[in-house]
Amino acid sequence: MTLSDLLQFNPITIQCHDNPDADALGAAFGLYKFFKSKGKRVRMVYSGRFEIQKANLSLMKNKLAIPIEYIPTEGRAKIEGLLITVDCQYGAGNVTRLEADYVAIIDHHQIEITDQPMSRIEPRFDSCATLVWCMLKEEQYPVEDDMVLCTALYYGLYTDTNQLSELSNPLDMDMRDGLEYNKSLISQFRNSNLSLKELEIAGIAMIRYSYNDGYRFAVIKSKPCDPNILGLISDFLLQVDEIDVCLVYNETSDGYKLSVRSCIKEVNANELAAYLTAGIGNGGGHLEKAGGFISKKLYEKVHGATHSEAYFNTAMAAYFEEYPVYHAKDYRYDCTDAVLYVHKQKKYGYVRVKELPGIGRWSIIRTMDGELDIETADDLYFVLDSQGRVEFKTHEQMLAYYQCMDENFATEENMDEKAYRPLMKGKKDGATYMLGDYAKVCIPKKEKQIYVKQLEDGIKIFPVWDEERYQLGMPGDYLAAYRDDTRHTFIIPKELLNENYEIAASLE
Ligand SMILES: [Mn+2]
Repeated sequence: MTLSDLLQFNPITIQCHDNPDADALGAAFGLYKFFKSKGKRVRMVYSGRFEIQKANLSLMKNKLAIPIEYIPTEGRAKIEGLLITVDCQYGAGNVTRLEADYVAIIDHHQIEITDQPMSRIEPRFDSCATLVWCMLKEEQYPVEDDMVLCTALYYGLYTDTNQLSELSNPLDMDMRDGLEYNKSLISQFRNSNLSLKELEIAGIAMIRYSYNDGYRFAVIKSKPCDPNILGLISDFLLQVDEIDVCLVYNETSDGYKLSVRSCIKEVNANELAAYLTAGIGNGGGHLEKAGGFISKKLYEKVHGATHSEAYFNTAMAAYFEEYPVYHAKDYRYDCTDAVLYVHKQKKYGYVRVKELPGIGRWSIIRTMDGELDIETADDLYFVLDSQGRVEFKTHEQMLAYYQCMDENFATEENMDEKAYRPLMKGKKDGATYMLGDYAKVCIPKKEKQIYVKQLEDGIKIFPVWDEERYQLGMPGDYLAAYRDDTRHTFIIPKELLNENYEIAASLE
């Protein structure tokens, strides 16, 4: 569904969830401005038991002149024309049901409501503001000309990602970098975020932790509070000597909001957040900082009446148990029952990082999987595929396993139109390099045979060429090793085996 599809309706009412947050306000404001520019009669509304009270939200509403109206739950009238619920799904528990002629949904939470044909629900987005930003861009709406709107969208993203620290989706990062917002207003909102009551909540939360000394993790359940407090508490906890990994969460009207932190390379916070929310919500972020949300409806379906504290403590311990850590340099690959495969003869793009003009020593790579800091001093290569996935290779690996050509890797031809285009940013000057523009063609060498076997259990393995970042193998994925050097052990995700590899024709 695009915004053009909704232009057949008039009037249009945009509804935020009850107890609206900055993300709901920002996203709804973007839609309001768009439909207004198309000459529609538009309203922005919310309902529920409480009117907006939090200082930062009142400030946001007043300073940005966001024309939102409160509809009391008693005696509300039917909505004429189209009703769009934003940052929430019509019929879900966190939004008061308003009767309307037509209904549409624009949201970034896990899909809960499936019976509304006019829906755009994309859980990959970190904020609904970013989803709306993308939809406005699809319509060529000039968002960047409107600093007030940019500020609202930016603050929406800011608050939904624990002050941008838990960003996971590259499009959200693109919006963060692309918006021209009012810096002094953002600073005002930021500094009126917490109340004295919330200060007390944070204090109480910190003395009621549970600690697992086997795996050195802590779990804290906080009383209802602004979600940004979760990030604050978890950042603080991580500084404690005995704590390597922590989870801080609280209960909201429709689910659980969580913050995850890790300061050890054996645990990636983004993966742990995805693990804790798998099938019942969504989670992700960075290696050290991540966040997530669990829908109460889905939680109850899967875990029944299990107490959230029990669930989180058990799931945290299970994560450590299910994913033992190995280092490929001391790992002995067992070839028994392994099947020999070879790489399919496909075109990949490759980039030798040190050949990027003007790239400094430190940079960031942004791919469909998020961002990573890169030290470019090592002779590093990136190999990218048609879907925008990126793999790191050393110089030796490139020579050994790929035939590198001089031909340019034409992204228009060789990459899926919808794939996110990976990019690098120099840390010093912020210069952006679209990897596709610099990539040349490489083809895997056909004679290199690879042992492949399916994993029954989870594993984390640090490859010989990277002592900083492990590869995660989940049950069902494949553990592979080059036949001529089995220390080169690596993971092939299950969906990629048949896409990129084929069984070796002869076993000699
Ligand atoms: Mn949101």
